[in-house]
Amino acid sequence: MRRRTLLATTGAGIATLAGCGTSLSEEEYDIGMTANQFQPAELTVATGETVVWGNPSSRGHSVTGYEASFPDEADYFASGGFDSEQPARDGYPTSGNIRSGETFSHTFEVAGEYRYFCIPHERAGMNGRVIVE
Ligand SMILES: [Cu+2]
Repeated sequence: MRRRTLLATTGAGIATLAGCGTSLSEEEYDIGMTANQFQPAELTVATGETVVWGNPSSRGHSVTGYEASFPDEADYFASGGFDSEQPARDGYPTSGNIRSGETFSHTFEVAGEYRYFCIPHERAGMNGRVIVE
């Protein structure tokens, strides 16, 4: 997506926007996090592209993959840098919390469909999917 070049220098993970007292600009992410939704909830990208999630809301969120939904060869992803889903669930919110004004990114190298959710708002239906073509 549009942030690929910049993010190539910072790598995957959570980036804090220094000195930012206001919410993120929509220009700074591909998928936004509202109070209890990912917007858009579905995004299609090409193999090798980096997707940036941004949290302009006042609440903390996570971006946590539903591991079983991933293509077999794909790397797992979750905010906090976990290797699998259960440790990500267990580690939240000490690790993996995306605070207001922060972003998370992941580069998709394997084609297929990836479902993910937000740990604190999973029951509220905060989930989404990325389709990699
Ligand atoms: Cu959430």
